[in-house]
This record gives sequence, C-alpha cells and structure tokens, in this order.
Amino acid sequence: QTHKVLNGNNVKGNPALEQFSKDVIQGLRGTPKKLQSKYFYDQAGDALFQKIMFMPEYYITDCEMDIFKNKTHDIADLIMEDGASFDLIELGAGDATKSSHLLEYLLTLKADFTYMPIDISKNILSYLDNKLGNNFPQLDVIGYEGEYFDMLSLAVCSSPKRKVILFLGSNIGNMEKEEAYAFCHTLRNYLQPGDIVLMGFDLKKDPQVILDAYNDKAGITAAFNLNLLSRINRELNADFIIENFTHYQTYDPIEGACRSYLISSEKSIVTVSGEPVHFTKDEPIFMELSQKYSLGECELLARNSGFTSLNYIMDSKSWFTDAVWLA
Ligand code: AVI
Repeated sequence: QTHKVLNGNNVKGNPALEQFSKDVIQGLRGTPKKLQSKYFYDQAGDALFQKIMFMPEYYITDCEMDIFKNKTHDIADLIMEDGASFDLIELGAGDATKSSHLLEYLLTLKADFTYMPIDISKNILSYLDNKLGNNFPQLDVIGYEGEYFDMLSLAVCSSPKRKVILFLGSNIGNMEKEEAYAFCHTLRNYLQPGDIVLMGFDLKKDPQVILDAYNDKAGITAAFNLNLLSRINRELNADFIIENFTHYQTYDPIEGACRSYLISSEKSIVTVSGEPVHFTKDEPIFMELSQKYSLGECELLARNSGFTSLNYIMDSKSWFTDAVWLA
C-alpha cells in the first residue's frame, strides 16, 4: 500500500509520469481503447524485448543481421559514394548490435566519421559507449540522450559533415502509415541534399510467418503486452487484475497490419491515477501496430516525403529490406 501511495504522489511534479498518466487515461477512455506501445519499454519490457529478439519465430532481427553481416559492402558503397567523410547518426541505437558490423567495416575502409547514437535510455548509451570503447578504441562516438528529433536537431548542427541516418529494426512499422509519412517528412526537413537515410522495413510475406512471430508459443509476446498493465499498476497507482486480460494478435495480409490487443475477460472498473476506467466483458485494448510494407509502399513513402531511393538492400530470404534513401 505504501508503495502505491508513493507512486500516486509522484505523478504530480514529474512531467514524464504526468504525460504517461494523461496518455493512459485518455487512451483507455477512448473508443476503441488503446495504449501506446512506446510505453512497453520499462526495465522488464526491455528484458522481454531482448527475449523476443531471440525467439525462433521472431525473424526480424535475424533478417536485418543477415543484411548487416553479409551486405556490409553494399551499404558502405552507397554511404561512401559521395566521399569518405560523414557523421553516422543512429536513431534508437539500443546496443548497436547490427550497426557494429557496419562500424567495423567503415573503420577498415579508413572512413572519416563520427558515430552518433541517439537513444532515450541513458543506461543503454553508457553501456554502448563502454562496449564501443573496448571493441573499437579508434572510433569517435558522441551519444545523444533524448527524443529522436530533439537530439537529431543537435546532432545535425554539430558539424558541417554530410549526414548518414540509420533507423533500423522496423521501428517505422510501429507507426500508423500517416504517422510514418509525417515522421519521414520531418526527418527529410532536418537533412540537406546529399544526406542519406538507411531505414529498415519488414516486408509483406507469408501471413502465417508474420502472425507466428507475434503470437509465439512460449507466450513471450503476450507477457510483453501484459507488462504494460503491470507498469501502469506500479507507476500510476492502478489496479488492473492482470489475469483478466488475454493477448490477441491479428494480421491483415492486404493492409499489412499486424495488430496486438489485450482482451478484458470481465466487466470491471479499473482505477488509474485515481480515475475510474470502465471495461465491458470482452472489450479489447489496442496495444501495438507492426506495419508490414511491400517494396512499392516503401517507395511511395520515400517519394511522398521527399527522398529518392538509391537501393533496397534485402536479406537472403527477401523478408526484410534496409532502404537506402537520398535526401
Ligand atoms: C520494436 N518493434 C519493431 C517490434 C515489432 O516487431 O514491431 C516490437 C515488437 N512487438 C512485438 N514483438 C516485437
């Protein structure tokens, strides 16, 4: 109880928590109910996502790793076509497992670049700084901790060099298509002609393969979704009964939309930051979109947001692409 009261008091005067509370209450009072998947990533959520990346069904990480390991030469060629001097900025760098292959290759080519990872997590940035310092002592690294575009505006002004932006892992897929367009359009506005973007897209494929990746037998994706309810309980003094919610996943092969929901098995009233939220029996909460693209749809996004595509680098199964776009 003491723990709960402390968290309740903490909401006031803590802008991040206030925003979280506002988003959650607004999302749960809307029709349909929804929560934002960007809130999945507390400490437990980070750990569950790590597990997801190692699941046999979750092919995305393996496919993009295949590209970064086996097509490094193609990526480097495109990046360095206009010269070997640039800044390499990674949005949502995480532990940079994939990009490390590219960093290593660029160093062997004696490219003149600074690596600028941007991430919301201070922890991951200091871990990354250590790891890169050990693995690549000759690499220049400047980490930026904060929201993508806040930090990108600092990073692009930090030097007059050409910019190469990495936005990997199909993170663009967690945005609705209109949001993805707005994101790419904003990104383009931060860049100068000649700058390059490398963006990871998960491609439309056998619908069963996609559904299985988000509906794993071990229930890790279910736990990943349910963890957000536990986080709301803990941080927003809420009283969700987690057992009353079941993970439900859909994939629409025409739209390419893979969506996760939590379904309330009971009619109930849940209190969040002191505010009541009503659930009917079998009511869904929309949790996350993982949008899949065709190559044509990637291309449309590039053109509509002011980029020219240079290439679409594919993994060996043609399940995933890292699009290389020129500003
Ligand atoms: C981070 N993002 C690209 C993942 C995805 O595939 O949409 C998040 C995820 N959700 C469930 N599994 C993985």
